[in-house]
Amino acid sequence: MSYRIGLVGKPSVGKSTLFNAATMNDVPEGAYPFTTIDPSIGEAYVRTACAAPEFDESCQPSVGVCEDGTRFVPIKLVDVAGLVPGAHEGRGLGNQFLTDLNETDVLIHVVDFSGTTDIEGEATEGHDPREDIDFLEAELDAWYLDILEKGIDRYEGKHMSDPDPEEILAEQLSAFGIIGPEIKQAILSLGFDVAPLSWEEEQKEEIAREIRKRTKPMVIAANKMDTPAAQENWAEITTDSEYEHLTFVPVSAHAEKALKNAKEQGAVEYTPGDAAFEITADIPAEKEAGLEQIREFIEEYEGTGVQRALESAVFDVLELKAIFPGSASGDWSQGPFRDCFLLPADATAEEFAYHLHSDIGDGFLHAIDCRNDRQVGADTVLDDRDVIEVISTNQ
Ligand SMILES: Nc1nc2c(ncn2[C@@H]2O[C@H](COP(=O)(O)OP(=O)(O)O)[C@@H](O)[C@H]2O)c(=O)[nH]1
Ligand SMILES: [Mg+2]
Repeated sequence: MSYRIGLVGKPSVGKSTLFNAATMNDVPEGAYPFTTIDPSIGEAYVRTACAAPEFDESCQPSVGVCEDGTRFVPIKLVDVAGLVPGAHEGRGLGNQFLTDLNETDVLIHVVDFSGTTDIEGEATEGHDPREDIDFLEAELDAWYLDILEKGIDRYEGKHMSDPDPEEILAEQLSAFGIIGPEIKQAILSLGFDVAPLSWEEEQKEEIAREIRKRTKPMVIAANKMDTPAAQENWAEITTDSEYEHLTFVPVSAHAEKALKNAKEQGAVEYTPGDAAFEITADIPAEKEAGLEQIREFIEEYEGTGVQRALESAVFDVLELKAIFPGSASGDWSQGPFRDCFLLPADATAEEFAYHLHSDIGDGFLHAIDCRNDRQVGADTVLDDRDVIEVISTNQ
C-alpha cells in the first residue's frame, strides 16, 4: 500500500502544473506504473536523509532514488480535477471527483494566491484567496454531511436492533476510511452524545466537519508565489488568525516545472527541493534571464515549494515516519538499504514486521535497532528514520 496525496482546488490554480512538475523525475522507466493507467495518477517523492552513510554502506534503492545522501521515497500523487462550487451536488465532474477524493489520505489544496482567478477559475483581478479556502472546506463538509445524514437515516431504520450507533454510521461512512470507534471519538471530542436521533442540524454539521478534518487533513499550497500579488496575499493571509489552524507552503509550480524542463534538456543541474541549481550549458540569454529570476525566487523562499508541499503533507500533517529495514550483522543478502517505508506515526516494531510481510509479522520474535544493536519489543513505537531488523520465525 502506498500513500496517496490528492491535489485539489478550483480550476486554473495550477494543479496540473504542480502535478506535472512533481511527477517529472529522472528515475528509471518502469517506475511509473500508474501514469500509463491513469494520467491523473503519478509517482512523486518525499525526501528523507538516507541512513546508509551512517553504516558506511552505499544504498541500492529498489524504488525511488538516492542523490547525495538524500533518499527520494515514492508516494502517489493524484490530480483531482473537477472541484467547482456545488460539486457535491453533482456539478462539474461531481461524483468522479468524489470517488477520486475518497482514495486519498491527505490533500494539498492548491490555491491561486495571485488572486487572478475568480471562484470558478475565470480570469479576474484582486480575488481574495481566502474565499477559495472557505469554499473548498464548505464543499467537502457538505459532501460529508450528505453521507452522514444517510447514515443517520440508516440508523433510524434499524437502531432498535443494534446498540452501537457509530457502527451503523460507519457502514455509511466507510468510503471515507473511518471506522466506528474513530467516529465515536470524533463525536465525543465535540462534547456530543453518540445519539444520532438527538442531533440538531448544527450538530450534524459540526460532526461532518470534524470527521472531514480527521479523514482529509490538508496542506495549503499557496501557488503562483512568483507574482507580487501573491506575495502580498501571503503576508496578509498567513498572519490572519482565522487561518491559523492551516499549514501553508509558498509554492511556484511554474518555477519547479521550468527547472525540471531545463534539467531534462541538460541545461541545469538541479535536485528537487534544493534552493539552488547550476546552469551547465550555453543557453540563450533570454532563457538564462528566466532562470536567474527563478534563482532569486528559490533563494528567497528556500526552494520552489513543490517538494516542501509534498513533505509537509506526509511528515507534518499525516505525521508519517520513514523506516529503513536494516541488518544488525551487516549481512545484506539483497543489497544494502534497498527499502525505505513510510509508516503511520504510531507504528510499532510488530506492525513494521507485518508491513514487511504478514508471515514475518506472524512469526515476530523481536526486532533490533541497528544503530545501537538493542533489542526492540513488539509494542515499541518506532521513530522516524529508525533502521530496524526484524527477527521472525518466518524469515
Ligand atoms: N505565475 C504562475 N502561474 C502559474 C503557476 N502555476 C500554474 N500557473 C498558471 O496557471 C494557469 C493554470 O494552470 P493549470 O496547471 O492548468 O491549473 P489547473 O486548472 O488547476 O490544473 C496556467 O496558465 C499556468 O501556467 C505558478 O506557479 N506561477
Ligand atoms: Mg488541470
